[in-house]
Amino acid sequence: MLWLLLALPCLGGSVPRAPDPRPGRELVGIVGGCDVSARRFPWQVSLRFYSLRHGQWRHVCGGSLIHPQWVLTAAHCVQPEELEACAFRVQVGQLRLYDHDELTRVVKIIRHPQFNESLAARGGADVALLELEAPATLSEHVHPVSLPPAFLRVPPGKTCWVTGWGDIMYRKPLPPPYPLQEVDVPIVGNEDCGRQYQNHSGGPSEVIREDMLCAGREGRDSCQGDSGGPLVCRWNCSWVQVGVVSWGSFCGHQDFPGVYARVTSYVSWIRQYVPRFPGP
Ligand code: 4AZ
Repeated sequence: MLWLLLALPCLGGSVPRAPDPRPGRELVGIVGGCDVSARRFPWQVSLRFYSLRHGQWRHVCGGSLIHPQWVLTAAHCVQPEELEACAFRVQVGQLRLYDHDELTRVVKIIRHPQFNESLAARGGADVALLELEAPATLSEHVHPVSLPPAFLRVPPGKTCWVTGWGDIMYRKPLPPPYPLQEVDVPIVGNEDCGRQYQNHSGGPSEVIREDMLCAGREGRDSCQGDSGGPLVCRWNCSWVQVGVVSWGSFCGHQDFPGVYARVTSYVSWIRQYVPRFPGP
């Protein structure tokens, strides 16, 4: 009965749109990844939504701790807009998903005002902030990641890392015990990336917007279930989060790099709500 009490005030008949597998996708996943060792990516979080079917707070997306009390994720992970904060929980500090869950409540969701629900991730501004009920207790396993200065340009070819519990192949979820996966991915310039997408879609001219960033190559990519999670690079001897997993055609496909929300485009928006950590 407990699940009913937990879920009822929030459900209102709506459930988050689970990213649905599109027909024709052949490869998906944190493709080509390997298990994360302890303490390597202590900002990774799992965003949970209560599943009536499974009677469990299920992983729906990734996210990152950018302050002890704030998580950065993708706006499409918390749509539709009618979903309230209490419909979500966050798990910090986990390497194996669902291993000794200690979930934290979300008290506020701030979706980027330019995120367009009907265009979804492909429309851009795919970022959202989650305020946690209480600051996470920091440790070797739980620690915020830095945001880049707004002027940071990530050069094409640079190697960065993406992490998550997403599928490892098309219709092939990460198997138990669900170890967090990491994979190194090369940054792809927006022009190259846009050309690759246009060649294959013949669609609208502005496919890869300025507020997006591409990364990945054949066999190395993020995928469904990784959305909202962090793309991080080494910069001046520390880690900075340059992307939020957002969308892509297929996964690990040679013609289509993964597409991320470009964090530098949104740092000033984030700073309106989230204090610097560590403080000045
Ligand atoms: C998704 O469906 C998704 N290859 C996330 C990332 C990528 C593709 C799809 C990038 O959530």
